[in-house]
Amino acid sequence: MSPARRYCSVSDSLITKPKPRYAYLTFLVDGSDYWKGALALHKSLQLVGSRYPLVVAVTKEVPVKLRTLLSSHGCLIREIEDVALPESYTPDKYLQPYYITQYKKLRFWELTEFTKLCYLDADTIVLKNRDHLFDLIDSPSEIAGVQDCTCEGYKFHYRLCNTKYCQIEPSRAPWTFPDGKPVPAPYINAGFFMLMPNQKVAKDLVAKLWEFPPTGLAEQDYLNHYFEGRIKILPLANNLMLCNFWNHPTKVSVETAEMVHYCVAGSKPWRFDPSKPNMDHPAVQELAKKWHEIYGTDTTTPLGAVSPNSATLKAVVAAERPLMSRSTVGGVRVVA
Ligand SMILES: [Mn+2]
Repeated sequence: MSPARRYCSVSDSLITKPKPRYAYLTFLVDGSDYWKGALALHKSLQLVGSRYPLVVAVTKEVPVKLRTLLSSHGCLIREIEDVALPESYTPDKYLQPYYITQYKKLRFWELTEFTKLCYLDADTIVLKNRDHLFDLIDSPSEIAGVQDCTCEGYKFHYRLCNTKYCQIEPSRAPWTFPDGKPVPAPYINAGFFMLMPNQKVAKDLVAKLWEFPPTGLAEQDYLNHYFEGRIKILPLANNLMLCNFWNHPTKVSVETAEMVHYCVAGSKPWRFDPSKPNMDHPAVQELAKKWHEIYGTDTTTPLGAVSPNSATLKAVVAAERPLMSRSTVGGVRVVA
């Protein structure tokens, strides 16, 4: 190779763009037992050999001891700020107090140290490697997600449009054009979505919330509204909500599930309540057991054949450590 050619190679490498940084993301709003869900999710990501770390976004209400615990397992902790809400956003029988805290998810777009994030509620686990999902979105103005089960009432604009409609299998319950409204755009469950952090989008999301009425499902309704027409819809297996086992039994199976979402009342495995409806369903029983297996797995020691990529993950986590100093980026405080 000629010296000139070598010179070109060096200059090419100098102008190479920074490597994209991908991460999984979950969220805790307080000191409640949801941290157990976050830890199980982290372990499940390790068990399937995910190449990217789990970021746990926490509010100021999340105690230091929980942050330290999750950090000791290799999670990255990022504190996010509150989101100011209009006065009309007061808790009531529609907009429940727990749901109101979820508007803070809008701060995820401020986590611009990451190029792309795969957000997962803390009441989820992954059963298959999902690293390929990061290829799905290319723009901060879009998200990707999975349609919510609307069989028990179409939820978007809850107070205006509480009609029974099945968006997953419309043949079961067609749209009835209430008040002449056209068939709605696909409506995703906000327990899982892919996003690209971006300060401009982050500011716009928070600003436009003030033009939007409070609705029963809080940030889920708002994200569906804000990104309408810009949501990539993924198969149900990517966010398998337990209610799909009885509402859409031909569409889902435990075997094909990539991620399980313990969203149904009573089904959170760390406080399973067998007295709630459908908790004796074989799939619910099997997946509750699965969660406990994963939660009980010691992922702090090398996982060998179970997780061929665990060494890779440890390397990623180790590489993150120098970044974990105290500083503030946008509304995000880097705290651990
Ligand atoms: Mn959830």
